[in-house]
Parts: sequence; structure tokens; C-alpha cells
Amino acid sequence: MIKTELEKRKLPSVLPDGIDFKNDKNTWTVRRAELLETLASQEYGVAPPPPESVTYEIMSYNNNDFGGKAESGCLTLRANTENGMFNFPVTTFTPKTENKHPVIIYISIKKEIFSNYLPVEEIIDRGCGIVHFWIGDVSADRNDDFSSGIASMYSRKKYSWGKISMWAWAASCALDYVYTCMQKADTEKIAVAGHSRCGKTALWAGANDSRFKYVFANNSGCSGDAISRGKVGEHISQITNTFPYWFCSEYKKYSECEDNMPFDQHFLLSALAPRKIFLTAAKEDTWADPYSQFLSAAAASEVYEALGYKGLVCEDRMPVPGDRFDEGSIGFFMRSGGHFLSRTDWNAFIDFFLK
Ligand code: GTR
Repeated sequence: MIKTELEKRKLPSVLPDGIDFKNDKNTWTVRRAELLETLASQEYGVAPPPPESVTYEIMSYNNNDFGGKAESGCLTLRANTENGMFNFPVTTFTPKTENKHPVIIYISIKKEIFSNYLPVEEIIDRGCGIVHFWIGDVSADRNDDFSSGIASMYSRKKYSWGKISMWAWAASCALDYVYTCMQKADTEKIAVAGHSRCGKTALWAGANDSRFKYVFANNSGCSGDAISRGKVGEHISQITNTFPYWFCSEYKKYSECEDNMPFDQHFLLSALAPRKIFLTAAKEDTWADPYSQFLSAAAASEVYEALGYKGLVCEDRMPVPGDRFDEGSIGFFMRSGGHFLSRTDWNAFIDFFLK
């Protein structure tokens, strides 16, 4: 059934015929670079390279937070750019553990840290550290002619990046901090996570930076995990009208002609292979379209299998609320309800993350 549903979408193939990806890993490196190049030039924009080094300053620190079970800090990260230093704040929470611990870099749609989207204490209780930053501190989430934050630090003649790419760039800066300064971080268990526009950002950040070993994208939908061909709800025409600044200007040309695109969103998921992806969808989130999210995971699965990994492992049917497919490298969870990042979504992801 899944195969039939996928055939209806008439997706461009990620894997050229006749190439042995399993036995010649280099062919995948080359193909992955092509996927990233297509997505950068046609959708998210070409970004500058990540900064050579990221330094930090501690603004405040608490070594006895949450009744003594965690350390927390407010830091300023400093990244060198073409036009000097760019600074942005991050907040960190580290569980007090003997052993190394997993870390989640959370790209936040909300300025506040403690919100109904981020159950900090529950995540700490599951042994994970958190590095939180707000996208508005990187570059404002509005049409400001690319004048705010990191946008103003690079020439638009050289770099066509939209805001999703800028926020993803900041996630890589936060990752640098984790690598170099979080002594107990388990570098095999570093995730980048986000909801909705930040879910799109998490996927793009993970696709570009293979130091992210896991990506958790919640309700990322249009121009995130959902296939555009045959999608219901939000389309490229709507997203590029309302949020043109999330993308490069090229992307708009695919409005109303998704069927002619040389790519689709399964390219984005495939560019993460063979690393781990966890996608969450909500039955009533028809703007994001849970079924197009699911089919994208199924399409990307082909790449994982070609590389010798399990991709999406599920029954041969479309998902229903309560389904949690987490045996393969691509996990998919569908719940009832609407567009929201719930504790249920977090727990489903963390179960997958800690396996
Ligand atoms: C919507 C947008 C979606 C999604 C969402 C969000 O308005 O159309 O693509 O990104 O915002 O970020 O909450």
C-alpha cells in the first residue's frame, strides 16, 4: 500500500540506477553533496561556511539547579564572520551524571525557555542535556530585508541564504560549543530538535552538519519533512508568500508547479542518511499534512536500505494516531490532536534517542 501511495506522488529518484552504494560509500558522499547543493541553490539558499571557532562567555551559572540534579548556565556564544564577531545567547542545562550524557540542541520558536513546548525538568530527568537558543536572537523571524542579526554579517551577493539557513548555521555554532566545552557530552548522542519552522530548521541543520547524529523534527510539514507533490494543506505558493524570507528567492518559482521540481522533501531526509531521524506528526495538523510527512520518510527509507541500514520499519499501511515506528534509523510517531510540541512527542523521541 505504501508503495502504491508513493507511486502516485511521482517523486524524483534520490538514487541513480546502477550504483552500488552499499559497497562503495564514496558514491554516497558524492550523491549527498549533490542533494545538498540542489536544496541550497533551489530552496534554503547558499550559506557561508560555519565559523572556524566559536568561543563563549558565561553570563550566569547555577551548579545546583532543579534541587541539585542539574547545572545550568546562560552564555553568550561568539562566532567569527566575514564582518567581525557575531554574538548570540544560549541557555544550557546539564544533568549531574557520572557518565557521559546525550545532548539536545533545541532550536526554539519561543523566546522563553520554560514553556509548554520544552519540558526542561523531564528531559533532564531522562539524563539528557539541553542547549536552547531562540531563533529571534540569530535573525528576526520577519521580513526585515535581511538586516538583523547574522543576516547583516554576510554579503547577499555571495550568500543567498534564507532565515531557515541562518538559524541552522547557529545550531552548528551551538554544536561547536557542545563539542569543545561540554566535557561530559556524548558526541555519538547529539540531537538537533525543533518544532514547525524550527523543525524545518533542525532538518536542514542536520543535513548539512554530520556531527548531528540525530534530528528530531516535530510537525515540520511544508518545506520540512512533508513531500510537496500531492500535498494537502500548505503549499509552496502559500509558504513563499507569507514567509519568503525563510528561503532563497529561487524557491518561489516552484509555486503551483511542484510536479516539475527537480527535487522534493525526501531529498532533505535522504541527505541525513545514515544518521537517525525522528519525525512526529499530528492527525489534525492538516496544514503540515501528516500523510505527506509519512510518505517522505518512506521514500527516504530507500536510501538507508541502499546503504545497508534499516530505514522506516512499519506495517504496510498509512499511519493512525498512536503509531510509533521506531525500530529503524527513521522513526515516525503520529498522535491525535493538532499542531503542537507536546510531552508525548518529546517522550516518543527520547525513547528513540536513548535506545
Ligand atoms: C505556519 C507555517 C508553517 C509552520 C508554522 C510554524 O504559519 O505556515 O509552515 O512553519 O507556521 O512554524 O508554527
